[in-house]
Amino acid sequence: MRFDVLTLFPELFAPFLQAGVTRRAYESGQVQVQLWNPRDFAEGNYRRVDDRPFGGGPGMVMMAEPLARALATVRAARGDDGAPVLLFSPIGERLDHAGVERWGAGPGAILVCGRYEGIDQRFIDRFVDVQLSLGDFVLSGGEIPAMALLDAVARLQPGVLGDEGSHQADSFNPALDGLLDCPHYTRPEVWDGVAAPAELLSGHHAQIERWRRDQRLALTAARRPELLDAARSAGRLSRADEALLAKLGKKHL
Ligand code: 9D3
Repeated sequence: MRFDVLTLFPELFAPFLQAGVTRRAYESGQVQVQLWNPRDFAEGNYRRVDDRPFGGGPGMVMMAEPLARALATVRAARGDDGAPVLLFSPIGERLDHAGVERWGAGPGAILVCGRYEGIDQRFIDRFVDVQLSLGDFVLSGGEIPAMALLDAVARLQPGVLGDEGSHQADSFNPALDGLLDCPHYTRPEVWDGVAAPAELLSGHHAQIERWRRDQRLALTAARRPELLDAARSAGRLSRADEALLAKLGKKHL
């Protein structure tokens, strides 16, 4: 699948695309990424891509025309495949696992990264299908959110993670019942006077799995009770799970 990214700072993506387990997905072309700078589509000696906001106020606004030209070139390069145009914006809908699966399927997408105070609304109204946000905090632009989506999509591709099973264990993969992940430990068995949980050192597979499941249930009950409710409604909690939760309830944890 293919992602085209419109950004005034394409150089921010280079180290990201060249590092970590997701690199394989980009280098193999399993997830193709092409970067486009709207400045290369801007007019005049100054190649202006932004201007002062009509009506006044702080900051600058990205002009519609350089973005529209860049987008037209991207669409032609993609063979007008109908890929959706996603704009990263603080007023967008929150990106979650369902969104990653949705936008990480099919032909891929065209990602538009905003900078400054925002983008001329006429570009958004004409071309943007969906606006996506990472959450209620302020970034300097849409580049990190675009990389977040690309990273999440890359790790869903078969063979990208070293251990094939790793993403099966991710908290928001429904295959793992939508519970938060359990704590992890590694050598040494005692670090700075603190022992790793005895259950994990027992060598008893069933005991280890029960400990992990109990940890996940307790953590999810404490931090994300709505995820636990969803797991219960979907029939993903066993009688042993319910017994553990009842015990936790009595302890007022
Ligand atoms: C008070 C006006 N600001 C809105 C919070 C203006 C503004 C600040 C920062 C407009 C754009 C930006 C740049 N942010 C993004 O482009 C962005 C973003 C974010 O800031 N937080 C979470 N998700 C995202 S996705 C894109």
